[in-house]
Amino acid sequence: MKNKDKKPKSSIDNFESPDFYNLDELLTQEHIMIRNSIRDFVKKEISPFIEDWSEKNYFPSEIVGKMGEIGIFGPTTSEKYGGGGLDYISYGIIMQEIERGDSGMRSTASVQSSLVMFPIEEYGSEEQKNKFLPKLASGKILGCFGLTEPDHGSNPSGMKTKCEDKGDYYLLNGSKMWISNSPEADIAIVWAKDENERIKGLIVERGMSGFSTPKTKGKWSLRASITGELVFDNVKVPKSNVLPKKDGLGAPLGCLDKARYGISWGAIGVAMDCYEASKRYSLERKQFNKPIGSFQLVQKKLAEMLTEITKAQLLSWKLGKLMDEGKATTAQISMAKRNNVEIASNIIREARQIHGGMGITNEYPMMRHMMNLESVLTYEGTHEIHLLILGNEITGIPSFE
Ligand code: TGC
Ligand code: FAD
Repeated sequence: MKNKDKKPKSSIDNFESPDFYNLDELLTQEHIMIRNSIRDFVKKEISPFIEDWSEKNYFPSEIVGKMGEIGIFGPTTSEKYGGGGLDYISYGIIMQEIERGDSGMRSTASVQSSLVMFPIEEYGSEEQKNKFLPKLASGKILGCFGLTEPDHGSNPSGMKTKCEDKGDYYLLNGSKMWISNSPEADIAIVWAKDENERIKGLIVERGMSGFSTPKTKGKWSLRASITGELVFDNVKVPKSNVLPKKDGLGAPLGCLDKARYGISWGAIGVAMDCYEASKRYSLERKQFNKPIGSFQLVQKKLAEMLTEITKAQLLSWKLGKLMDEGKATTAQISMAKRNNVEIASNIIREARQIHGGMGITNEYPMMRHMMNLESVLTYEGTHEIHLLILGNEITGIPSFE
């Protein structure tokens, strides 16, 4: 094989997940089946290509239909609307497996499921559910979620995007920034303020006059995910496209709860991928005539990685149970998202170190995961904001302002 055709080692995917505390005993047969099927999907449809897509900054739009076919979109959405009708542990497992493949691929999935299908199912009319959910579930259409604005990221309540009541339609003006999927999306869930400063959710459809979605260029992170803006220049959104059942900031924040929960599992996937790669490498790579895994300093890294992964698994599993019981609080979700993204980021760095110079190449997944997690640390609420949500819960004193 010519050198240019040689696939990176990371395209050969032998991943098996660590389960140090026999946590599989907490899962049902159905959960394990779902995990196996998504893991196989990632091995076949993502791992062989992901380094190339990331290097080329290419979003493989054909993955959307494939994800839909296998049931990645809307796992918790009712079967009546084409969803999976599954529990939140299943949703978490799906996120873990996809993010193990790549955080950008998980972004596509969590936006579609938690930030587009969830608000339509939870806050939408019957007509909206029937019109959009089956197509979103099957991946026939792609959605995005517009909350962040150029001047309002951590503080979405200050948003400037406006929707004015004009009788049978709302006139939408403003812009959103940093929107995952936007340049390829068929619909956007957009959060805008009406004349009374009340935040409303609108379903904006591609093709509506005055609506455009310029692509964000120059990203060094999530390079296989596509990001863009949403620009609204006197867009007439029919009233039938307004989400009727909930308004106020609590509506978008309710969606974020679901997506943040999914990220807590996704980050474990990344951590597992780096741990498994490091374990293998430490047994294969020899220095001073011994496998590097025989040195105490390398064993310390591996032992600490496994400990943090196991703690994170327990956190997300219990949170999933609370989600299923409808008892999970925003602060509990913040703790899991924040902790698991942090431990995954630390594990990636240790894994990169174990691989020495090879760790900076695309033969191994660490650098891609490392760059990706810089976005995951920031989006869906920054690391600092989640700490402050916890501080507010503990003291009863919000310190955001
Ligand atoms: P605050 O005064 O605390 O609350 C305003 C209203 O919202 C209610 N509420 C919630 N309702 C449902 N679920 C939740 N989790 C809720 N949290 C709060 C609250 O009761 C209140 O209701 P009401 O009726 O009294 O009005 O709001 P605040 O303005 O002080 O903000 C608090 C803060 C800073 C925590 C919040 O703004 C925040 O979370 N900021 C972070 C922004 C963020 O996470 N943006 C994410 C954008 S989307 C994204 O990043 C997608 S990336 C996807 C991918 O590619 O994977
Ligand atoms: P800022 O809010 O300006 O924060 C800058 C820094 O200040 C951060 O470190 C922050 O923690 C800190 N800070 C801010 N306020 C406080 C405070 N009160 N106390 C202490 N520290 C504070 N948004 C969407 O709506 N939809 C999407 O699909 C989406 N996808 C994204 C994809 C990518 C790749 C990225 C990078 C972002 C995406 N976002 C999306 C936006 C994301 O949610 C925001 O970037 C995030 O909420 C932070 O906002 P900001 O970037 O404006 O940072």
